[in-house]
Amino acid sequence: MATKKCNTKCKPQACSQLQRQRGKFKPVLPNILKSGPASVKVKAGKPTKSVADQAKVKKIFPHTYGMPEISFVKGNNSTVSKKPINAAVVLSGGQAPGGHNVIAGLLDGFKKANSKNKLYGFLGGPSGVIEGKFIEITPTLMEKYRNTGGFDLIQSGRTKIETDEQLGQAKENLLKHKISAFVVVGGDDSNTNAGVIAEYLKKEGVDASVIGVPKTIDGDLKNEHIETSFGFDTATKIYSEMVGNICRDVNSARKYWHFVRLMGRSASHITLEVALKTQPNVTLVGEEVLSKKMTLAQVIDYLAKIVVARAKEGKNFGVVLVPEGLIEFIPEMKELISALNDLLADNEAELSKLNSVAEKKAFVISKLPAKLADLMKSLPEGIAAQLMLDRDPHGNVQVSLIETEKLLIEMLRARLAQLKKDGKYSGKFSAITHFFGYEGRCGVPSNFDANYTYALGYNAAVLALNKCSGYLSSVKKLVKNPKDWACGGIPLTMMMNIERRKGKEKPVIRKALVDLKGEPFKQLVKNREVWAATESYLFPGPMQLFGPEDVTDMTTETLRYEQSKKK
Ligand code: FBP
Repeated sequence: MATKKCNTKCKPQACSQLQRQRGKFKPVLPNILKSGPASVKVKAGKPTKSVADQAKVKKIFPHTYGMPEISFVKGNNSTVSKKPINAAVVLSGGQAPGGHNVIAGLLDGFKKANSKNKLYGFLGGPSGVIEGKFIEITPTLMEKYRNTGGFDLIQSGRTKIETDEQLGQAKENLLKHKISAFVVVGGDDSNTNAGVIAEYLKKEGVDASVIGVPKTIDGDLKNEHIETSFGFDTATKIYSEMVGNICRDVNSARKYWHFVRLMGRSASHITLEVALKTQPNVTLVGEEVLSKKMTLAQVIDYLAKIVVARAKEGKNFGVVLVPEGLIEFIPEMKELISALNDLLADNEAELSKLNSVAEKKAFVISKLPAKLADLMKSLPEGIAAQLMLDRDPHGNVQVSLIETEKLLIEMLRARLAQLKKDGKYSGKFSAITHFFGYEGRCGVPSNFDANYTYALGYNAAVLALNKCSGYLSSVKKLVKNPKDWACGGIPLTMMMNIERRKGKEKPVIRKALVDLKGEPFKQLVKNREVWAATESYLFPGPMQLFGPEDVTDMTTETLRYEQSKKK
């Protein structure tokens, strides 16, 4: 077959057919942004306050606390086009589909305001800001990255810019290159960091805007102004295809129980969304486990009941979805992890001298209170070792490395063996494990994410050009046609509260966990008994980029249920 001419100006061998076609996709800009930054005016709303711990947050952010919400309205604003500026972007934290389109939206927004505006991309995440490593993102360079997945144009990283020295280096690098607009694309921790930098620059009298963009496949950076974070839509479509395929395999072979752990460091949004799309037999939701204060033994009981009931019908097979953050929601494990967080932070030097896992475990057990030490001792070696792994720079346990599904299977197997002895179970239990996480983070963005990220980037450029600083780019009314999406910004401090990180109290953007009174979770509760007993599986199939709009442009069940009442 003859290779078609590449419209994205890259070498033919460097581009797949799909990439070439996808390069032609033109994201739809919301009408309010369509005529460019010079036709958008800022409308300030009421002053805001943080979601909790107002006095403490205000004290830490005296210059940026309480700023008003911002919405964009049509109007002449040609001042934003007058003087050329230098802007810069950094991608921070885990990858999420659509990152490149955020950069494309930023570039197009800045260039539309003034063709002499320049956009730089800091390399390798926030460490690039500290070290002053960057490239210029020219329109030609951007061309082959439009509508592609991944963050490979400038890469990402999890460094946190927090010490005075790091903040000072970041400031110097912005000043040195006359960067007056700095955009941080990240999740809750990275956007907290954006808030810290905005506050620091204001305190230092630096005339530069810092704008955040809500990114994370986990879907936990949301509130009434941020209806979803970008990447959630695509990642869950990819996982749903894979889980749907497993459901079909299960239903065909009828001999295995598949335990699928899904990404989502803390919140269970991804698992819930995939469950609504595929209707597996069991879906564990971390937030429910916490609210019911379920012990690990009770979680196993719940699983055992379903396995036993299905076995009675001759069904020794099924699909179980496990959110990767489950482990932190089981109260006794939560207590253990929190004690370990402090213990590991306080004894870093001593622990680094110990070489084997056994030595580390013994040391940790000697320091834990008796109840937690017993729990630690009772855990399988692998899980105990995984719980002691280094925390990320923001102080989070790296749950993607903890094989919770294996822990559940091991304990469930023991419970079933006991039930068999007692004559209450006569089935066969063969389990297979999967972890779907990294597979979904760099996928080609769905139409929704391609449009949403482009709008978020363009919108961030408009906020920065209007010298708003310490704001998160907000594009909402997302269940409507993209042309009708509403645009503006919300203060980063508005989403903050105080939490304990690395043994210390820190201001952080509060994660949005699954709302147990929310419609998506209610849908699960309404259906789960039937799904447990039957094979009601749905097979969503691969995400579609071309074809009928009701398939290509559909968004998540979560967004649909959450926003249906607001329509
Ligand atoms: P962000 O919150 O930075 O977007 O990252 C989320 C995530 O993808 C989680 O789902 C996962 O637990 C974690 O990143 C994995 O981190 P890493 O990429 O450092 O292994």
